Amino acid sequence: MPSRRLFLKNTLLAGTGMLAGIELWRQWLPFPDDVVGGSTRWPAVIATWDNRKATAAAWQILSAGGRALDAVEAGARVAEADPNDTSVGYGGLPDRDGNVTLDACIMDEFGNAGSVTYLQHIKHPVSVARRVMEKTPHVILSGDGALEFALSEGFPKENLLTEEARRAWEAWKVKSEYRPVINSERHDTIGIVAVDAQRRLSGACSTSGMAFKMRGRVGDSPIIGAGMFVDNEVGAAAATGLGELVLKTLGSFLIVEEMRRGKHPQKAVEKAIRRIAQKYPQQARENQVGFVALDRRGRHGAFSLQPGFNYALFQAEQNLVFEAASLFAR
Ligand code: SD4
Repeated sequence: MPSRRLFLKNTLLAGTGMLAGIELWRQWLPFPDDVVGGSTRWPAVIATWDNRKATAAAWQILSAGGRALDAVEAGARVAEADPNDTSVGYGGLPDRDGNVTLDACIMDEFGNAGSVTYLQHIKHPVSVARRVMEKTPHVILSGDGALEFALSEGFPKENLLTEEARRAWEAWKVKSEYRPVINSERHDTIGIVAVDAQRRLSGACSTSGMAFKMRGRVGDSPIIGAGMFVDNEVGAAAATGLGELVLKTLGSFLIVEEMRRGKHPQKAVEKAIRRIAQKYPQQARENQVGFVALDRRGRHGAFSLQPGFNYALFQAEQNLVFEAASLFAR
C-alpha cells in the first residue's frame, strides 16, 4: 500500500513538475504562433482610436530596446499635446461650466500605478500620474491636490481651453443637453498598452472625459482596473467610451483576468463588451465602449459595442490602423 501511495505521489509530482515546466516555457519562450514573418510579436504597442502618431512615438522607444513604461507615456503625451484631439489634454472639450478637467493613469511592469483625476491647467496629466506613482506613497491624487503636486514637480500651469473648444462649449450651452456622442470624430481618449523587447508590459490612459460632463465628474480613465490595467504575468488592457459603463464592470481588469484564464486577447475583450451589454442592455445599445488588449506574447484584441471603433497597432515594424469588430451593427 505504501508503495502504491508513493507511486501515486511520484506520478502526481512528476505531472505537476511537467506542468510547471510548461508554464515556465510558456512564460519565457516564444510560441510558434508568436513568430510573424520571421520577427517575433514583441515589442508591440496598441492604442485606442487612430492614434498612429502616439504608437509611432512609443515605437521609437520600443525599437531602441526601451522600457514599455516610457513608451506608453511618450505615446499618451502625443495625444495630450494635440489640440485637434478634443477628448484629451490640450484642446479637450470642457465640462458644462467651461473647465477643462483631465483624468489619466499609468501602470508599470511591477504593478505600480499612479493616477490623477480632475486635474486642471496641466497639459500632460499622464506624466503627473507617473510622478504620483514614482514619487508619492499614493496611487491617486485629485483636483487641487493633484495640481499642487504637479506645480511642485515643475509642470507649467497652462490654459488648456482652446478657442475651438470654447466655441463648441458656447454652442452646447444653447441647448445644454448632455448626450454622450458615439465615436466623436473617431479620435478620442487614448488608452495605450505596450510590451517591450524584454517583455515588460505597461499601460497608460489619458482623457478630458466626456464633453460637457457635470462639474466634478470623474470617468473610468484614471481608475486602475477600469480604464486601464496591467499584469506583467498576463497582459494589459485599456478602454475608451462611456466611462460609467466601464467603471461599473471594471472592464480592463476583467479582460486581464480572462487572459489569465487562458483566453486570447480578442476573446477577452469580447467578454468585457458582452458583460456590459448583459448588465446594462439599454445603455449598451445607446452608447459606445471600446477595448484594446495585448498579452505578453504580443497577441492583441479589440472590440466595441458599436461599429466605428478603430485602433492603432505598431508591431513588426508596421504602424497600422484597424477597424475593430463590434457587438451591435448599426
Ligand atoms: C470617460 N472614457 O471619461 C472616458 C471618455 C472617453 O471616448 O473614452 N471618450 O468616460
